[in-house]
This record gives sequence, C-alpha cells and structure tokens, in this order.
Amino acid sequence: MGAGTVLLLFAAAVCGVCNGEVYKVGDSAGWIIIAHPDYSAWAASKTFRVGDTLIFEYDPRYHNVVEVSRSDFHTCNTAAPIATYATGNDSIVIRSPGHYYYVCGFVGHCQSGQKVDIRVAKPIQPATIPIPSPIDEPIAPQASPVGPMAPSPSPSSGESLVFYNGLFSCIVGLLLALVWVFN
Ligand SMILES: [Cu+2]
Repeated sequence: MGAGTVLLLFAAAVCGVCNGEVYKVGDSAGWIIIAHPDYSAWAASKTFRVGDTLIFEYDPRYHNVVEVSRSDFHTCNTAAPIATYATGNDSIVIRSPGHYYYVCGFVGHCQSGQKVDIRVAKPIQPATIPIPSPIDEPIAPQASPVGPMAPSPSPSSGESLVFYNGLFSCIVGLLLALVWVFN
C-alpha cells in the first residue's frame, strides 16, 4: 500500500468522523408495523449526535414519516406536522441537539407503536477559549467588588465552532491527500 493510499484512507477516516454516523431506524426491520419493533428500545440503544443521519426505510404505499411536536407525538396527532417524508428511503441529517419526534402518519400506525423519539445529545464542548478583552478597554486596577459578571459565551456559538472545526479538518485532510497523490 502506497503512502498516498494511506493518506487517502486517513482523510476518509477524518471525514467519517465529521460526517457522523448513519442510523437506520429499526435496523434491519426498518420502519414497519407488522412485527411491532420496539422503536423506543432501539432509540435508547443509540447515542445520537449532531451530524448523524437517520434513515427511514419502508414501503411508501403503507407508511410515511411525519415529524411532530412532543405533545403530538404522545397523542399521535399528525394534523400539524413539522415535516413529512414519503419516499420510502428518507435520510434526515440531525442539525442540532434536542428531541426529534417521528411517527407514521397512516391511520392507526402511530397508536400501534410506529413512533420514535430521537434524543440528540449536545456536542461535547471544547475547552473554553478565553475571549480577549478589547485593547481600548483598560483593565480596571480597582475593580468594584460588586462589578458585573462577564457574560458567558452562548452555547450556539460553541456548537458552530465545533461544526466548522470538523469541516475545516475535513477539507484540509482531503487537500493534503490530493496533493500527496498528484505529486
Ligand atoms: Cu405506518
């Protein structure tokens, strides 16, 4: 195996990490009702993260995928969907942490258990990067003891930082591999 191949494999591995895992809902059973798969047990056995992909595989003549709110999930109400998928092979990329509630919109299917609650953990935050104070702001030598606390950075900026770091390492990895191969 040449060094170029090794580098390509390395780049592929790096990209695999930043692209996230792919989870087929229900594993080999897919998104069905006949065998009554336990979708809550299936979801509980996984650790979903931002960047992962959910695949719903089913016969679109008999099923679909409807994203609903938490309360609609519990009552199996599909009258106010957040999103509807109906290709029979839907892939949904998880963009942010939180809960995603999916049910089948066909009559009676959600009530029979064709529903899944995907809980996505918050990304692991990198070590807090200290924000440098503006140069023109003098460092108060006699700070008042009741001075205001510095505001903490918002979590959303941390998440996008993680995302862009991943994207950046991906691109750099690919470029390095390409340069190596074509030299
Ligand atoms: Cu169904």
